[in-house]
Amino acid sequence: MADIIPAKFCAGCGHPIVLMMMHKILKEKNLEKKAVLGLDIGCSLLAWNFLPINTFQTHHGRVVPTMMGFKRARKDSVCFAYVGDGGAYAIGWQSLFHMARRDEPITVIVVNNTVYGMTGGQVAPTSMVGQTTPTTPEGSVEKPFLGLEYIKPVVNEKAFLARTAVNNPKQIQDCIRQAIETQQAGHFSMIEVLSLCPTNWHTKGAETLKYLEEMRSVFKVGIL
Ligand SMILES: Cc1ncc(C[n+]2csc(CCOP(=O)(O)OP(=O)(O)O)c2C)c(N)n1
Ligand code: SF4
Ligand SMILES: [Mg+2]
Repeated sequence: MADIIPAKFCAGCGHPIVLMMMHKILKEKNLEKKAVLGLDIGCSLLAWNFLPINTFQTHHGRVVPTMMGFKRARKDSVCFAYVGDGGAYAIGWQSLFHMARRDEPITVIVVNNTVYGMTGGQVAPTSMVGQTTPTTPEGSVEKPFLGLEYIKPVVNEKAFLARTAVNNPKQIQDCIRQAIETQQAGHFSMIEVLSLCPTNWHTKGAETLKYLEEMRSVFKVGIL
């Protein structure tokens, strides 16, 4: 019991759900030892000692190329690039897009909470029209960034692209299973998970889930 370390995520955060589902599938597939989890900056980094698998930290927006390099060097590994919506679709978009286009065989998991969570909830490319944040006090005016839909036209036909949400853990598991199989078959896979950030949304209980429902009406879940 001395090994148990308290998680660093806020109460009600969606990150632990995603990480636990990923771990469940790795155990099911007996891949814990082959798995390598790369973390971006943002609240993803709070996972650095959350799971009993090899994990390392990269710079903001740079987890995707880092894991690409790791995979090229260790082809038998199962590589995950775990990144927030800001890391994936703002600062890291250039490398993510080209890596998807080149069909690099890693799995990218984008945890979309529509804000820059760790730095105080500022507007992100994924913020919804009208969303108020510390940097958009009168509401965001830009259309939200649909990363998967933008990537879809450039990927190999065998790539796996899916969007799911933390209120459907079974679907998260199915997506992770298919993403791993796609990576092991030598192709790119990416899952965007609609997540919860009650701390920056300033929501409680049912209000938080209502917010997630609003996200689901903008970001369509399912396999693309
Ligand atoms: C190169 C660089 N630019 C900016 C930052 C500051 N920074 C740290 S976390 C963060 C936002 C992270 O947002 P997101 O990727 O959506 O992750 P979340 O915290 O929401 O899970 C920013 C801008 C940084 N650490 N490094
Ligand atoms: S700030 Fe938001 S994303 Fe970060 S740990 Fe807290 S609830 Fe989770
Ligand atoms: Mg975010």
